[in-house]
This record gives sequence, structure tokens and C-alpha cells, in this order.
Amino acid sequence: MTDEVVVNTVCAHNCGGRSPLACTVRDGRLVRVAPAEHPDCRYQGLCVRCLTLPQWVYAEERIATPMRRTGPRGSGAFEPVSWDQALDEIAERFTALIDAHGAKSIAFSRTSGSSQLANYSRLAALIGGGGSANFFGGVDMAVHMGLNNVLGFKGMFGQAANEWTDRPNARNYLVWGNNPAETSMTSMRFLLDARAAGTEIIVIDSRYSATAMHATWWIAPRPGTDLALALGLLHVLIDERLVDEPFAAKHTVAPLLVRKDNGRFLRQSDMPATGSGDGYLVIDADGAPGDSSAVSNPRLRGHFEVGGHPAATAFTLLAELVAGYPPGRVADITGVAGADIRDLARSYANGPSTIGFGYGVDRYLHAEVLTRAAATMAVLTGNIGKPGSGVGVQSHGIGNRMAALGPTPPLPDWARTESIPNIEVGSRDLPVRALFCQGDWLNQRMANMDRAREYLASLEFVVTVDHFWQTTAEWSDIVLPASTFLEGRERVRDVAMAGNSVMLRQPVIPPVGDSRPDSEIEKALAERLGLGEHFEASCEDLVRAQIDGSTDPAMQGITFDGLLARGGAAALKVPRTPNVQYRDLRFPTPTGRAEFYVEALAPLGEALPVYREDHEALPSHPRADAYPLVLVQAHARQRAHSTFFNTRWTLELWPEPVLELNPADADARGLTDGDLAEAFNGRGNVVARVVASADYPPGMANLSEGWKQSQYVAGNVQALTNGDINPAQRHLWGHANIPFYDTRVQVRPWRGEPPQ
Ligand SMILES: Nc1nc2c(c(=O)[nH]1)N[C@H]1C(S)=C(S)[C@@H](COP(=O)(O)OP(=O)(O)OC[C@H]3O[C@@H](n4cnc5c(=O)[nH]c(N)nc54)[C@H](O)[C@@H]3O)O[C@H]1N2
Ligand SMILES: Nc1nc2c(c(=O)[nH]1)N[C@H]1C(S)=C(S)[C@@H](COP(=O)(O)OP(=O)(O)OC[C@H]3O[C@@H](n4cnc5c(=O)[nH]c(N)nc54)[C@H](O)[C@@H]3O)O[C@H]1N2
Ligand code: SF4
Ligand SMILES: [Mo]
Repeated sequence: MTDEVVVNTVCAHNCGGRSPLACTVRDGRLVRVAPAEHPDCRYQGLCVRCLTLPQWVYAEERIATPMRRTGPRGSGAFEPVSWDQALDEIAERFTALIDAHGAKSIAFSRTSGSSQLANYSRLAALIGGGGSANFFGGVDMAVHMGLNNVLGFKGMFGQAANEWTDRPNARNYLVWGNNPAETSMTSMRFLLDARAAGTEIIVIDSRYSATAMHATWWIAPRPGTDLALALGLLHVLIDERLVDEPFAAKHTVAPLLVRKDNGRFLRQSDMPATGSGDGYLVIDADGAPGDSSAVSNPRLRGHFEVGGHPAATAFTLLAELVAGYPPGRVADITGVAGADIRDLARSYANGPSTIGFGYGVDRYLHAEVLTRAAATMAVLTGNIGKPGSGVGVQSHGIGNRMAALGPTPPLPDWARTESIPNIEVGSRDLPVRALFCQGDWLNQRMANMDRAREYLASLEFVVTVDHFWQTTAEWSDIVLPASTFLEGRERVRDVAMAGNSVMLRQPVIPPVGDSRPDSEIEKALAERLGLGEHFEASCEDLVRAQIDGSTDPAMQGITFDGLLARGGAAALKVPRTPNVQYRDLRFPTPTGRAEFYVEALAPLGEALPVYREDHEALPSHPRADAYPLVLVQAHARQRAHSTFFNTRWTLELWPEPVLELNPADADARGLTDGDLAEAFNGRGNVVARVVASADYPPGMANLSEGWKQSQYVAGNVQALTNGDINPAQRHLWGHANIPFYDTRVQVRPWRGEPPQ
């Protein structure tokens, strides 16, 4: 007799959907995945990729057993070893390194799809009695940085747009560098709902994307020129007096005076006679200086001499900057017609208008300046804090209500890691000698892959833990097989929050092969390193404490046992009306106002959103002659990054990497559909089959990120990508985003070996 059960869990892949899954398990084997009931039915759904999960968990590329390297690094020569041998060796090597060089000689790195209880962060924070180094970030940060600057810090990834369900409330919805039709599939319906409700869907995308097909208006700036477009829009808003002046005077830094000598806001303490303290100065209606908190009707415009300091209002400085970007000039830079720029600015001002950013615009060197300029549009026109009005990131379906969970187990005060930006690896001396890598650092987390590989090869000891054999594994000394989120021995692995709901991640099958869940591997290593006392609680204990310990009103009445009893998911106690960000118009910035002028960047000359021409995608870049095409790597619908790279059904639809480019660009190089072509740029090369597609403008090409090394004919798209560091990001945030899309290439027919 067959034994068949259906167990619910929540998807862990980093597309951001967090879909509840109903998994049919027959005789201990996962055989079918379907949507489970979502506690908030508006968010019901999953993507077709997840129907292939049974192929994913049992794929032949799964790492079967722990492995130890036997040949030179990168040679692929490994032998199977037992878990005890592998873990003992890691513990011995780590202990020796800690004794000789301290715990910062070990770095941890993790994949973006891993969850809070399966990412080795507790071990990393405790190791060596002081915590390890931590290779961090470089993705999805810049657009948030810019919004955080203007609107106040909400966390590095915390600047979400209004909830998706708010879109029909907008008259205009600017979908900016975001392709939800392929990257937020379960949220795309809200865009279509908005269109049906009469919302103007304005997609700003350099290519005719799957989302642009659903737009009522598609605007296509040349790749990397969006900031010029935003400055042009600001030009029209100010030039045509479309600014909501009372709103700007009250809620933004527009009336604050800026000292011309040092670029800082003029404060009471700058006034020798009257003042002390940090109050900011403005000019009142009669032309007299006063404290911004006391003057109700400050002037927005003008240059003044106050207390011996030449100064101007922040609004005036902005107006002078954008005066240099009239629609005609912006049209030359962006390729968007001047008339369209004017119309777009006028429509935008006639709100409610929402700007929803994706990460397509995040992967350029100065991406944070674009979102600063767009947030400036929002706060100058009062398009914020109201239904249908807002500016934020909407990729990953974020923006819905969350609840705070109770604390995870307390760690000692000293437990912390030292964060090292991925992008800086190899560019400066680091204390790191060993890497413990969850996932595929080389293929996913680093630009300029050949340089990154050199760095990896220079390390003394590298461990990879993954489900599948991949590039970083190939360059490792020990490789450990991790169970997927669907596998485990405990009742609960983790908890996730999405779609106004809280959901338990319940394993549905036991570990496949000899794999172990990350949490078990972390614990086993901790025990060997003398840290076992911090890992006594099981994942279930930890999740129970988080849920039952929550004091958030949204969690009222929700208990761990209650959640389990009802299949693992419950709706938060929150209103059904869409979540609107900044409803209270409080901006947690230093001035308490929306800061389109960022004082801290004055020393770098970037206090205002200035347009810099030093990024690679711009036609004026010195590399443009030799490498005339901009190569982006848009996220592909078949995969979540590399996940699903090997599932049969997805491979049927898209079996191999393709290089998409405009038919004229293909033609000019003697290429037609199906030919093999090489893209190269001095950093590296990649060979893939050509798809000539008019969806791409001349000068723009695409090869989606996330293919595995084994799937390329030669090279790797990651070998081409740009690893330049943005100094302003580094200065303000201690981190810099990787400008993956800010990459130029030349393309030629491939004359090398055909694929096997
Ligand atoms: N299916 C699938 N879904 C995913 C993922 C996945 O790998 N697969 N990954 C997830 C993750 S982690 C992320 S970060 C998101 C990313 O998903 P999105 O936020 O949608 O970002 P991208 O796919 O990088 O790019 C979005 C669009 O930006 C456009 N673009 C590129 N350059 C420019 C430019 O200079 N200007 C403008 N205006 N547009 C430009 C591209 O043509 C593309 O259509 O997707 C998430 N969802
Ligand atoms: N060129 C280029 N590169 C990019 C991007 C781009 O646009 N262009 N996008 C970047 C972005 S936005 C993101 S978010 C990153 C995503 O980068 P990642 O999150 O690192 O990518 P994935 O392919 O999801 O996962 C990488 C590896 O981790 C393994 N893995 C997944 N889950 C687990 C787990 O729970 N445990 C263990 N042990 N292993 C696991 C997978 O099997 C896979 O081999 O990629 C970035 N890389
Ligand atoms: S990959 Fe994304 S859309 Fe698909 S089931 Fe998982 S969370 Fe949902
Ligand atoms: Mo991402």
C-alpha cells in the first residue's frame, strides 16, 4: 500500500515570493508540488518553476557525500570522505588558523536564498571567541542606499514601495528598472489589476521587457542613463512650477540654507551673535533668518548672506543643478524624446503617482544617485505617504506588513563578525586566509570572476557547502552536501514572513542521500570548535521562542503550536487596506526632513544628485570604442539565479545560455539566430548562442545571470562583469554595490571548438 501525505511548507528560493507550497510525499519521496492555501488569498500562488521541485531535489548534480580534494585546486579531483573526517578536518584547520592568525583569518560567505537559521551566521559570530570575517553584500544595495539617504534609514534593504495591493490607487505607476512579469511572478497580477483600474502603467526599461509588453507607456532610456532622465524630469517639475511648494517647505530640506564654503547646512551654531545648538536656519517671508522649527513660511528660493556666511537654499542649489538638464539635452543623453520627458513630468506631478524600483537600475556604478533623484521627485511633488503615492523598491514583493518576531537566542556581547564587502576582495590586503562558503561565491557573488578566482586560489583553505556541485566547490578543499529547504529531520526548520502572513518552513522529506541540513552542519562544527553550548536549542525550539516571544500586536493570538495545528501558516492581525510607507510623513534623517541634499557627501561633491560620466555603460566611457555593447544580465524567468539550472522541464524551455542582441548589432557582426558568438572585454569572455531580438535596442545585449559553468560553451558571463567600487557608497555605508550591468563588451563569431 502506498503511503501518501501532503505537507505544507514555504518556498525558500530567492525570488522573493515566499509562496506557500503543498508538497505531496509518496512513500517518503517528494512527487508533486502545488500551491498551498495562502492565509491572505490575494497573495495565493506559486510559479511554474516550483512545479519542478521534485526534479530539483533528486537531481543527479546533487553532491552525494562529503568530498576532500586530492588533486591541485580546480582540477576536479576529489575523494569521498565521511562526515566525521570532513568536519574534523575543518575544525582542525580552523583551530590552527585561529591560533596562528586570529578568527578574522576565516571568512564566511552565504547564498542569498539561505534562511536565518541555516546560514552559519551564529557560528561565524562566535568562532575564535571574537567572530570571523564576513564576505558580504554587493547586490541589491545601491537603490536602497539612495532612498535611505533621502527618506531616512530603514535598514540596508529596507526601502520598500507601498504594498503591491496599493497599485490600483495610483493614477501613474512608474515601473523603473523592474521586470515583475519575470522576477516577481506572483505579484505581477497587481500591476495588471492596476491597469484594469485605469492606472497608467509607465515602464521605464531600456529593453522591451516582458513587463513593458503590459505597459500603457514604455520609456526606454539608454542603459545607465536613468539619472539624466530623472534630472530632466526634475528640471521640468521645477521649470513648470509643478512642485508642491508648501509640502516641500514643510517636509523637505528645500528651505534650509546651505553654506557655500563647506557645503554644510547653516546651523544656529554658525551664527556668532545669536546662536548655539543644531537648529537649521531658513529665511522667513520678510527675509530674516530664523530657526527652521519656528518659521512657518520659509523661502524656498534665493542666495543670502547670513551671519557672514554666503548661503543658498537647498532648493535653489537643486534648481541650479537641474537647470543644466533641459529636455533637449536629456534627450541627447538618454534617447528619450524631449516631449516625452515633459509629458512624463507633468503626468507624474498630477498624482497620485508611485515609483516602484527594481534592481535593474541597481547594478550601475552610481545607482544610488538615481534613487536619490527619484525620491526627490516624490518629495517635491508630495507623492509620498498616501494611497497610490510613494517611492521605493518593489522587487521581491516587499512592502507588505511584517511583524517583529521574538529574539533569537542571545549571543554574548563580543560575538560579531567583521563585514568585508565582496567587491573589495582582491583589491586590498585582507586578513583572510580561509573561506567557509555557503553556495557559489565565484559564480554568483563576485564580478570579474577570473580575478576573484585568483583570490580564491590564493587562500590556504576553502570549504563549500551546497546542494549541487558548482564552481566554488571545484576550487575548494572540502565540499559538504547540504539538504535543501524541503529536507530535514526536525518538524520545523525556520519561519518566514510574507504576504501579511507568518509561515513555518516545515521539511517535507528526510535528507536526500548523505546530505545534512545547514543547521546540523553548523551545530556539528560548533561542537568541534568548543562552541556547542550555544547550539543546544533545535531549530524548532528557536522558532517556537521567536513566535511565542513576539510582542508585536500583529502576532496577537498566533502561537507556535497553533500554527503547526493549522498547517503552518496564519494571517497577521493587520488591516486589509494596503500598507502605505511614510504615512506619518516622518523621515528619520538627521534633519527630520526628506533630504535631497546629503550633507555628508558634500566633501565628495555629491551632496546633490550629480550626474557623473565615469561609469562604463555610458557611450562617453573610454572603453566604449573597443567595447561598443552594454551587456546586462537580467534575471531570468526560468531560474531563481542558478536554482532550477538543472531541472528537466525548465531546460526544455531554455536549454542553454543565450546572448540576446539587437538584429542590427548581430547583422553587423555576421551573426544570425543560433550562431555561437563570443562576448569579450579584456576582463574575460563568454561564448553562447545568439538570439537576435528587436526587444533590445542597438548597443544593448543580455546574457542572464545564474547559468552554471558546466552550461557554457566557453567562458562565463561573470568573467566579463564590472567590479568597480563607488567611493561615495564606500564613504557613507562602508560597502559598495557591484555594478554588474555597467559592463561593456564586443561580440564576434566564435571560431573555437563547438560544444560536445
Ligand atoms: N525568475 C526570477 N525571479 C527573480 C530572480 C531570478 O533570478 N529569477 N532573482 C530575484 C532577485 S535576488 C532580484 S535582485 C530580482 C531582480 O529582478 P528585477 O528587479 O526585475 O531586476 P533585473 O531583472 O535585474 O532587471 C529589471 C529590468 O531592468 C532593465 N534594465 C537594465 N538596465 C537598465 C537601465 O539602465 N535602465 C532601466 N530603466 N532599465 C534597465 C532590464 O532590461 C530588466 O528588464 O529578481 C528576483 N526574482
Ligand atoms: N552577473 C550577475 N551576477 C549576479 C546578479 C546579476 O544581476 N548579474 N545578481 C546578483 C543578485 S541580485 C543576487 S541576489 C545574487 C544571488 O546569488 P546567490 O543567492 O548566491 O545565488 P543562487 O544561485 O540562488 O545560489 C547560489 C548557490 O547556493 C546554493 N544554495 C541555495 N540555497 C542553499 C542553502 O540553503 N544551503 C546551501 N548550503 N546552499 C544553498 C545553490 O545551490 C547555488 O549553487 O546573485 C548576484 N549575482
Ligand atoms: S520560486 Fe518564487 S514564485 Fe516560485 S514558488 Fe518559489 S517563491 Fe514562489
Ligand atoms: Mo538579488
